[in-house]
Amino acid sequence: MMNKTICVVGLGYIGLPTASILGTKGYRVVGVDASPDVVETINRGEIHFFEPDLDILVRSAVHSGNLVAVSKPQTADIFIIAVPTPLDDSDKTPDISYVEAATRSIAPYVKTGDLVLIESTIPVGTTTGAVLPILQRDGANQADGVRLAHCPERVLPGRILVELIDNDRIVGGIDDESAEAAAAFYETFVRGQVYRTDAATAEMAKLAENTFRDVNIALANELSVVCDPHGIDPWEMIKLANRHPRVNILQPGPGVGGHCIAVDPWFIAAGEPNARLIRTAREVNDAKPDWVIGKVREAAAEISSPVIGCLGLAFKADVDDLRGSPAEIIARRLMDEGIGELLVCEPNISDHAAFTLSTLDDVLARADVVVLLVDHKEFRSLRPEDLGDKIVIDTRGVIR
Ligand code: SAJ
Repeated sequence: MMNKTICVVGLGYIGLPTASILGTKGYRVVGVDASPDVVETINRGEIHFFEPDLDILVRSAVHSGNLVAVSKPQTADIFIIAVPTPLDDSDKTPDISYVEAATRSIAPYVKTGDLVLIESTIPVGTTTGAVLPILQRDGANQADGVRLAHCPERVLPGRILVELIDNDRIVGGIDDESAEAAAAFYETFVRGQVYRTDAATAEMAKLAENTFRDVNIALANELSVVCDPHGIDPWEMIKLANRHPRVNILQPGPGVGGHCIAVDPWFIAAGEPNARLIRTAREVNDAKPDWVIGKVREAAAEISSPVIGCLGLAFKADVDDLRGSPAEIIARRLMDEGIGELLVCEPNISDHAAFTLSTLDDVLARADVVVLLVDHKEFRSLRPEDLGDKIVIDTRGVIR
């Protein structure tokens, strides 16, 4: 198994960590990315986004000669597709065009006995309904004898390298032989259990995992809103409620961001009238930024020429990823509405197209209203006394 060549298509948040781990486990890995910048960066042994320890791993995989980045796929024994599946913003339907394009790009190189693994999150039915027909049409042997499985990634940004090895995996084959081949491959580097199933069950299980989290965060967010008129601290209340042996409420925040939890539930809910709870949870979480902005408006109304300081832009703590971030949405809307002078501090990035970034000290020195949007480590040590008589809107419940 170990002398096999693996072609990983898509060198982003999932593809690059996976390719570099496989490169350090003795596989020969060819990583494919459409962006020439990404290809060049990786071939220098460098990385194009931050993830703890990824720089060390990529450097070692590239320098050993086991990981090479290229712009076009080539012959391999195992193909892994890890490209994005964004949402069409107008009607919230999933856009599988990158998965289809990636499949078309590998198809001419896929021969009998090869293994094709789809790690991208995809709507139910995509593996057999969209990927397989492309391989059958364009594959080297019309994909006769190809083994194909959906093997959804489950890693948490910030802990990707640990979770790639430690998490249990689900592999959903188009047939038993595909599931078995996929499982045997993951078992060469995954320490967690690898569970075999069919492709549709694996597709739905991945969507259900992120939907579970979205629905539970929606409950926390809704509770925080209904606590507010009663003057109840929702974090304190949730901590107490969670002392019940069968209750585990998640944490309220300014909304839900990132490229997974706020997106994947729509893969189930779009065009499915029976997905009522899932759709409502999305709406509850998407409405939270507006509620926070309302709070800032109220606070600013009490001050003449208010200075508003936003702490954090990332979608969650201790990452530099701004995709779908409610913090960034809130800061942009505050700027567009012109609610006072705006200061924005995001310690994990060095510049931003729309904002001139301020330091935490600037914000603490100048702001009348401080809006804590992300619980980055730099902000978690703030205490009420650090904020004096400023109005504090703490959307993460960390200043206490
Ligand atoms: N959030 C809250 N309250 C919470 C937990 C999270 O407001 O109690 C917010 C975060 O601030 C963030 C968003 O939710 O804006 C999502 O963050 P997250 O840490 O829950 O998840 P992601 O998007 O970083 O990663 C998720 C993970 N899925 C689950 O935990 C079920 C990860 O394991 C998946 O691999 C990943 O999605 C993915 O790629 O699908």
